[in-house]
Amino acid sequence: MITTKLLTLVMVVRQQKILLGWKKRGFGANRWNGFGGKVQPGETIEEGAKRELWEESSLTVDSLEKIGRIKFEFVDEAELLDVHIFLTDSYKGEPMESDEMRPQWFDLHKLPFDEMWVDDIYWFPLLLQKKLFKGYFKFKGHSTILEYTLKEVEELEIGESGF
Ligand code: 8OG
Repeated sequence: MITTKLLTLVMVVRQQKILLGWKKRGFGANRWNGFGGKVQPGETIEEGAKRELWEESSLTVDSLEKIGRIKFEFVDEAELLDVHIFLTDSYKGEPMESDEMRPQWFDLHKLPFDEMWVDDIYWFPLLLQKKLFKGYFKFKGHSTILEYTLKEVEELEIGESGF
């Protein structure tokens, strides 16, 4: 049976820079990424996104902007990932290293795509232009994209299960 795991991903962008964290362990280790993780039972997707941002970077935010949603399928794996992506420019605190992530600011024009998930180079341009988007990527292993779709949309329904 196919199950779907709900995940969040928060991109902090301010003054032409983006805060990424070097993932030190677990899924997606040894890559730069935004901050996020699994939504826990009893919390909304946005609450989960804020909690993960806090746990992994020590930053707090009042509000997050929904910007994208991507479904990931991995060949031979029965779990789909449903990743809800948010943007913010209004955080409080200073980024601090956590057990999971080492934060670092990157110039928006010099993103380390060769040390990020390979799909990111497709959708980052939309994110950085603040265009809402939906995507689907089918992976073999963690570094090969077999097929994908990506489209700009008018709105993102956060609770929506279909695509
Ligand atoms: O809790 P955990 O760290 O395992 O959550 C995985 C995080 O990685 C979560 O924030 C969602 C994010 N993520 C994927 N796949 C991809 C991807 O292809 N690109 C990027 N940028 N992030 C991803 O699960």
